[in-house]
Amino acid sequence: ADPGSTSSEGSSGGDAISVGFSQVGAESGWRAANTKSIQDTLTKDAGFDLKFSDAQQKQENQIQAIRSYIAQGVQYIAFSPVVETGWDAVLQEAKAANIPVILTDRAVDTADTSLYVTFIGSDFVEEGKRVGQWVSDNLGTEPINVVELQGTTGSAPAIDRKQGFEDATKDNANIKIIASQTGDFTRDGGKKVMEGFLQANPDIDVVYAHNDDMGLGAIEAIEAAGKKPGVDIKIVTIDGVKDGMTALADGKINYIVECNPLLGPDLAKIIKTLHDGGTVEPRIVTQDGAFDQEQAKAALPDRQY
Ligand code: GZL
Ligand code: ZN
Repeated sequence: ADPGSTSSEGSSGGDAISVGFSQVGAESGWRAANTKSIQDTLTKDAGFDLKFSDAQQKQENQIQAIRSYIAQGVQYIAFSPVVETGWDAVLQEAKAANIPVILTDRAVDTADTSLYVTFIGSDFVEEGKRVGQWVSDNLGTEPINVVELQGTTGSAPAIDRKQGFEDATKDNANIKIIASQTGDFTRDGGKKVMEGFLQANPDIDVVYAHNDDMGLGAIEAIEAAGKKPGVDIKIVTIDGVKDGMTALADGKINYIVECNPLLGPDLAKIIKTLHDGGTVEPRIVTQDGAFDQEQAKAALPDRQY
C-alpha cells in the first residue's frame, strides 16, 4: 500500500473485538471520567473496535443504540443503564442474537439474570451507609435538619444511596430528613433544587447530595443566600471527582465517599476473558475510598479524575 495511506488493517487487523457501548450521557464530572476511562482503554491498539454512544440520559436512546449494535452484529454489548427497569425486551433481543451483555456502573432490575454476563460497579447502598454513618457520628450529636439532593429518579445509585443513608441514620433521633428531591445528578439541578429548599426551610443544617456535582450546585445556591457552605450548612456527597475534592479541601464540602469511575480496565479484562472462552463473576464490586478535609488535601495531587 502507498506508504502515505493508513491501512485499515493496522495492528488490530481483522481480529479486533467489536464492542458496542451505550453511555448514560455527560451529566457529571464522574460521567466524563467514566467515558474517558472506557475510550482510553478499549482502543484499536488494545485490540478493540469500540462503537460508543451518549444517550443524553434518555432510556429510549440507550435502547435504540443497543438495537443498532445488535443490527451491526457486534461481538459484545456493554452499557450503564440510566434507570433500573424497562430493559428486558432489548436484552432478550441481544440474547437471541448471541451477543453477551456486560453492565457497567449501574444495575438493571430484572428477574432474568441470564440477560447479562456480569455487573461491574460500586455498592451504592454501602456508599449511602458510609455517608450516613459519618453524618451520624460527626454531626448527629445534636438535632440536625437534613435536605437530600437525589440522583436521577429510578436510577440504581439514586435508589440505593437514599436507602443506605436512611439505614445508617434511622436509629439516630437527632437526624431529620426534612426535604428530598431529585437534582438529576447535575450541577444546575442541584443548584435549582437547593434554591427551593432554602426558600422553604429556614433551618437547614446538612445537605446530603447523591453526587459531587449536585453538591457543587448547592454551594452556589448557599453562597447566593449569603451563607457559608461547609460551615453554616454542612455538605456531604458521593463521587470524589477533582472539583468535589477541591471543594472538600477548601472546607466547602465536609465529607466525600468515593465512587470509582475508572471502569475501562476492568471492562477490557472481562471482555478479553470471555473472548478467550473464560468465565467471569456475575457481580464485580469496585472498591471505593472516603475522604475528610485532611485526607482530600493529601489525596488531591495524585487524583486521576
Ligand atoms: C455512579 C454513577 C453516578 C455518579 C454520578 O456510579 O452512576 O452517575 O455518582 C453520575 O455523578 O452522574
Ligand atoms: Zn438546625
